Amino acid sequence: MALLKILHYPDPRLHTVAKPVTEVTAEIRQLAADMAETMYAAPGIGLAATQIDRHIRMLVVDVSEEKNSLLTLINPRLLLKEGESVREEGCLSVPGIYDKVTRAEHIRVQATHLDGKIFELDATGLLAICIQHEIDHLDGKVFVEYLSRLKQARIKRKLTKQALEAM
Ligand code: K1U
Ligand code: ZN
Repeated sequence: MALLKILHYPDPRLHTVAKPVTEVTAEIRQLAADMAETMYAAPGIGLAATQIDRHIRMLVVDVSEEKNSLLTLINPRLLLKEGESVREEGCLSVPGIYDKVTRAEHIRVQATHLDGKIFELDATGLLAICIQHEIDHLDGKVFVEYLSRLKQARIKRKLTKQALEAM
C-alpha cells in the first residue's frame, strides 16, 4: 500500500472533471486501497481520486468513529436529493479552513462496487454530506466555491502564501 500526495487548493488540477471508470481492474482496486490508506492517515472521512491527481470517478468515505465502515464508490450517480442541511465542512485539499455549506439532507446514490456490481445506497447526516462533497471533487468543484468571493479570495491568498513558504 502507499500514501498518496494530496493536491492543495488553489491547484488548478482540482478543477478537472473526472472520467468514468470503464472496468474495475486490479489497478483500480489497488488505487482504492491506497486512497483509503491516505484518507485514514490524513486523517479524513473522505477522499476523491481528483484530490490525488487521478481524474477518474472513484471516491472513498468512512464517517464511522471506529474507522471500520469503509465505502468505495465507483462512478457514483446521485439519484435523489431531499431536504436541506447546513453543516461545517473541512477539506484535505484546503487545510485549516472550515465553513458552513448547505447541502441535501438525504441522498440516494447509485455506484459500482470494487467487485464490479452496481448498488444503491441511501444516506443521511454526515455520510450524505461527505458523499456530496466527494462527488463535487469528481466534478472539479471544491467546497470553498460555495463561499463568498471575498472568502474565496482570502483562502486563495492564505494557502498560496503557505505553499510559497513551504518551498
Ligand atoms: O474530501 C475531503 O477533503 C475530505 C474531507 C471530507 C469532509 C469533511 C467534512 C464535511 C464534508 C466532507 C475531510 O475528511 S476533512 C477532515 C475531517 O473532516 C475529519 C478529520 C478527522 C476526523 C474527523 C473529521
Ligand atoms: Zn474535500
